[in-house]
Amino acid sequence: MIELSEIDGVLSGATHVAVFTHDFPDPDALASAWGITALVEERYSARARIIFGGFVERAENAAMIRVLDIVCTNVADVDEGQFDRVVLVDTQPDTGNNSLAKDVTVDLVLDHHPRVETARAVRLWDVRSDWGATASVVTGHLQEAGVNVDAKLATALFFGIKTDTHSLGEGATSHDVRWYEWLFSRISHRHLSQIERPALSGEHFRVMARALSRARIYENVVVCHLGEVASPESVGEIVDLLVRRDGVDWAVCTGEAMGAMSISVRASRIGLSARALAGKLVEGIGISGGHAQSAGGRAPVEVRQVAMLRRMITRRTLAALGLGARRGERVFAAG
Ligand SMILES: [Mn+2]
Repeated sequence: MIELSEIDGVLSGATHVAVFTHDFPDPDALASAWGITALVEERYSARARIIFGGFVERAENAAMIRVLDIVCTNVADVDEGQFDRVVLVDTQPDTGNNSLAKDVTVDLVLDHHPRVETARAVRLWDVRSDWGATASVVTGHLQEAGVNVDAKLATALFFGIKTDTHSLGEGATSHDVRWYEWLFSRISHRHLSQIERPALSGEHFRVMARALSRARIYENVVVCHLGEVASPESVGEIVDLLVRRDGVDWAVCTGEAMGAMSISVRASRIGLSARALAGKLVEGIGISGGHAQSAGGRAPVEVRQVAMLRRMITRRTLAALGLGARRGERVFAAG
């Protein structure tokens, strides 16, 4: 396990630190990045910025930024030359899911996804692929460094661990439990409640209605092609709902945004591998990554190819899960 002194080795002497998350960051990524900015500012007296590509639109995640006052910068608005250190959280270089420039040397990677071999120079890896959340790794470093974890930062880290482990129910290790409990007494319950139950836009319900009309169930598998979406986050949000249909073990959802098809995969229980299925779905056409129960991918697509790609994703899903070609039914009985 990486010690704080090793982090000192790569970050001390820094003046401006770029903290990159994956594009369209989730609560674990945002919380981890925010924790690292606190460490950088307090321990190294340097400035730090949270940077990512894409945006944050999912209601809970947008509420997290708003309620906790997390300051983030879009990668399009930064000059990477102004930073003398680069940290990646909840993502790794050259995976295709972050907007870090190709030729940048990375000083530190903090992550809990399986380690990806890369040719790029990384000075220090702290990748614990068995842990449930990057926020747990970051909380450990903050505690060891004696950094002041105030109620807002504690709430962010707690929410990061909570969402990535489904309230410690899935994929959590004893380390995640330990830091979740450590944070619990420090959080603002009022803020957490505001984050977990935000107002939902009309667009949110429109996408939901479309998902319910388009989703098809094949034995124990649900497949839903959402079509054009404002944000790839909608795809993840819908698949989280569909996998909860009773009798369902797998859910696959696609949607197009910004010239690419986003594909989200969920497995309902331990022992299945959403990551492996996502890899098969985008083989030869795109990138994928994720965890055992939650994974995703992205494939560039032109408008005239979308219908063909959707059919291919359905076909590949059924083939990979041993179902063969068949017709699907609606996820609910029409009344
Ligand atoms: Mn994570």
